[in-house]
Amino acid sequence: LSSFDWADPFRLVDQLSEDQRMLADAARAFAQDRLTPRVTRAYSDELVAPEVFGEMGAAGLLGATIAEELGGLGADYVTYGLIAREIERVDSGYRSMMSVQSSLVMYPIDAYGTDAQRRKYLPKLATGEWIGCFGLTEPDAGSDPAGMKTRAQRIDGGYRLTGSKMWISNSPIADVFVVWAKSEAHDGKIRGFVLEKGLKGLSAPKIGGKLSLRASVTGEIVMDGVEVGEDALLPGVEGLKGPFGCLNRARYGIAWGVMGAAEDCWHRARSYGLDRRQFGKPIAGTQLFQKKLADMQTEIALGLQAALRVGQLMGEGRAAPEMISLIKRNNCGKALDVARAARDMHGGNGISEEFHVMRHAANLETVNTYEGTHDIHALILGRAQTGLQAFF
Ligand code: TGC
Ligand code: FAD
Repeated sequence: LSSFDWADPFRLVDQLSEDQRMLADAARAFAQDRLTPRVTRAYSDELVAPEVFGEMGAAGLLGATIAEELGGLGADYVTYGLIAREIERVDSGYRSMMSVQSSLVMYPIDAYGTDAQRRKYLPKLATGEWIGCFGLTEPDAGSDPAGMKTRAQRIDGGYRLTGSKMWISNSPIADVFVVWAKSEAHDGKIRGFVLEKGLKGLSAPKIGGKLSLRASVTGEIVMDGVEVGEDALLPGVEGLKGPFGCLNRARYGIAWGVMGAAEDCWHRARSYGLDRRQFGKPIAGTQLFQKKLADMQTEIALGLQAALRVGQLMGEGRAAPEMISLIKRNNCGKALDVARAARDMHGGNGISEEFHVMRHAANLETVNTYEGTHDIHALILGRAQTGLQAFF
């Protein structure tokens, strides 16, 4: 029998290719060198940080799965997941910025767009010169996006969009807006449109007062009769499968990302417990503390292994959306448990920004909710195994 690496119980690293390991190491170096030093202040002051996109772009971390000739790395989905894990090890908000740009803006333009749209938008989104956002959720349509009210009316030579989107990552600083609307010209079916900053009637006010994900800016998208040409329509898809095709990729990345945040909490709790002495010995030497560390190690090792499996199946074209629901739901819920336990294990210090675990726990409350809440993914899985939908 071989030796046991407590930090990598199933030797995940041995299951990766040389390229995957190299890109994960580069993402970790970038995240630790460039993001860690700024995160505490970005979070406390809710700093809007458009320059982070340029830095991520220069490091090759935006649209990693997009073809090289369009600015990406042509990487596989395991690599994309490993990048998400390294960025979210620092902060879920930074991972949000990366995954919206990559999976929710670049992916639909690549998968559903025209060649002209691909050539116009993807290279600048890949460098981070342009920032993108994805508008699906509305004030009255969150878990049930089919209830959206945003409309696209046919006008001479194009469309007029009217409606509003709520809780949109990156929108206040976005140059490119991928929005989903019911199109009267297409029998009321949901269609995707690419809007650009500066269009008359388009605004994106920031949502203030967030107590979570403060390093990532969130806003509305208000479309007050925004007029666009035919070239704004994403021609390659119609219906909810358009936005869901993007969400499959982003949810998959989140399943990896939250494991990075959980690992950071776990490692910090372990180090803290080895240093902190009470009752004459390190608190890591108590049974209750060790049980919590063992639970963290177990859930993270299983969660990473599951994410790797789904990533490999995506590469083979054999991943089902329900697999992604399973890992998004489980890994988010488990990461939140780990972060809350790590906060507790730090005692009073656990609420201080200096120890980082409370920030992760607060962020993970959002991540457990967006891209389909924990319970919505349970209903997707329940429907898949009973054939009965329980949404209404
Ligand atoms: P349903 O009848 O299930 O499906 C309607 C059509 O969509 C197709 N479809 C999918 N296609 C591809 N992938 C998937 N995962 C798909 N799920 C469904 C389906 O085949 C069908 O196609 P067709 O051709 O037959 O019409 O639709 P429903 O209305 O019953 O949906 C229910 C439910 C709950 C599953 C769904 O609405 C849902 O997932 N709700 C959660 C909403 C959500 O995830 N919103 C995310 C907003 S974006 C965001 O949060 C970004 S945060 C990013 C960040 O900052 O990192
Ligand atoms: P609701 O749908 O109102 O849900 C409230 C509660 O009711 C939840 O617990 C839910 O599980 C439960 N519930 C709902 N329906 C059922 C049911 N049928 N059965 C049982 N329980 C149910 N959206 C975007 O489009 N783009 C973005 O970039 C984006 N970024 C976000 C960033 C942040 C910081 C946040 C907080 C959200 C973001 N969202 C984004 C929106 C996010 O996807 C939604 O908040 C999420 O889908 C839930 O919708 P809701 O907030 O309307 O909650």
